[in-house]
Amino acid sequence: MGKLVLSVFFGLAFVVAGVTSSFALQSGGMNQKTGLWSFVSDSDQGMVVGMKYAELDVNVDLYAMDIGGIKTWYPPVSILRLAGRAGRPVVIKVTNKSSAEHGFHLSADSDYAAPTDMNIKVVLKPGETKWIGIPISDLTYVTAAGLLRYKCHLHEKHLGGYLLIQK
Ligand SMILES: [Cu+2]
Repeated sequence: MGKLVLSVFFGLAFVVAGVTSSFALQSGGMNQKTGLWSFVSDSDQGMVVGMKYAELDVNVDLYAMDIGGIKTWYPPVSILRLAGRAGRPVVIKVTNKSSAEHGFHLSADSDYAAPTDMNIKVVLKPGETKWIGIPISDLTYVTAAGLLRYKCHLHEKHLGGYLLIQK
């Protein structure tokens, strides 16, 4: 029942986002396999659970870079504190600072993966930035192990990193 109400709420937020921010290219919704929600926007005018990215703090700021000929997501370790969020969604901003297309794949570290594994995939053109919003209820639900991994799913040798969740 609670899940159904949530679905209706997020569905509504999505419709509102479409009307009020015609410039933001939005995508996302519920992952069919895991039942988890995430919202991706190519502009800070996009929305997550009824709030504009521009009005929310960016909690994790990541860059795809080419450092000395090595493709990497920078920084290699990020810490996300969940205490005192008062229901605000988590915002992850990803920017491609390199001259080639790269992917951003956020998932539970495979050694600790649960059936409710988080699995967000985004592709960024050179110079592009995207905002990823995750409702806080969905994030706490999925991070029992407290560790998520980010990597590029387009290049096997592209170095990734870890997102440590501090409760
Ligand atoms: Cu890559």
